[in-house]
Amino acid sequence: MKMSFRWYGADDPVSLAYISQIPNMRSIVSAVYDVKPGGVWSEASIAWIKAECEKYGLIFDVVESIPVHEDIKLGRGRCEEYIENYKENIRRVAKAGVKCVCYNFMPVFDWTRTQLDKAAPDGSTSLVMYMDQLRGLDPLNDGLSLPGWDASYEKEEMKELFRAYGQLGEEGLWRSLEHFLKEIIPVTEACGVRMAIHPDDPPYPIFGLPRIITCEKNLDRMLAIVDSPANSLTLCTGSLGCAAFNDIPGLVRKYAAMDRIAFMHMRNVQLMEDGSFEERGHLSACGSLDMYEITKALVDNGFDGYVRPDHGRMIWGETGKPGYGLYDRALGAAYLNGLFEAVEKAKGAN
Ligand SMILES: [Mn+2]
Repeated sequence: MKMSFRWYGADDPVSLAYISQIPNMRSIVSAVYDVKPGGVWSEASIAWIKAECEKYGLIFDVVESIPVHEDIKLGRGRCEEYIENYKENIRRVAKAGVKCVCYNFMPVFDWTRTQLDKAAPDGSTSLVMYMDQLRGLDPLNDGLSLPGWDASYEKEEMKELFRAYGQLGEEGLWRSLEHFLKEIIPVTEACGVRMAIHPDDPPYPIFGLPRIITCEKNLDRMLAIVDSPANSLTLCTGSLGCAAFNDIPGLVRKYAAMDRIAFMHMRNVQLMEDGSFEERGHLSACGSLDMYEITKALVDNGFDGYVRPDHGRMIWGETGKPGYGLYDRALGAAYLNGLFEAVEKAKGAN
């Protein structure tokens, strides 16, 4: 596996100098942040990320994310132009050495949580989603904003998007994804880049908006659209794992054996009976997921893709981007390094 860490560029309070001090850290996961979805990234911006990483002995070879414009997901408006721009972005990042591009196909909202700084008894804080807080929320109401939502939408624009997705429905969203992949994957194959779709977070519809990258049946359907290693998954344990119907070690075993996992996001969540969930420390004992079994499923099936410690808690007084502080993600990386070493050595001894 190739250990990696997400870095938000020049504005990230976590420096590459610090990231490079984490044992076994190899790759940087980043993106160009000053271009709107649908636009073309400048080669200078891509080259800057690569050069910064190299100063610290790190490799910029994973992009997270190239955002997919709503017109592509809705199959309308400037869809074809944005798809051509997307292809150009793939060619440009590939030229700079990128091997894997993470993206998602969630309508309107990216990840959704109801609180970003829920305090645990030990004083650490983390992202949580509580169903009783979520119920009764109407995203079209004045002034309502939840973490992870794009605040740039005007109220009328948001209403129009909701109407459009309501008409499109799940099958319409599948058609858009199929069109996107059939256009993009031949380009990424030619460039030596693996596309890695991130599951919907959480993996079920919210506010009546369709969500399709949610469960084993739908992951199978997505991978079958273009049957190629270039059309692969970002298997995010915490996103798929906040629905009880997903057996995470089982999914990892299956898709690693098929060589369709390009990128692993590894973190733990505590699932509650009513479907609520809390992000926790990475250790198996901290949440509902068995991180040892997940690691074993990867090693047993010859996984050689990218791994990053996903969201961490805020600990030791650190302030910064919720889920993306240095300390707990560094602890996560150290823990994951340990799991991989132990599982790999045990396997070698057999
Ligand atoms: Mn993730």
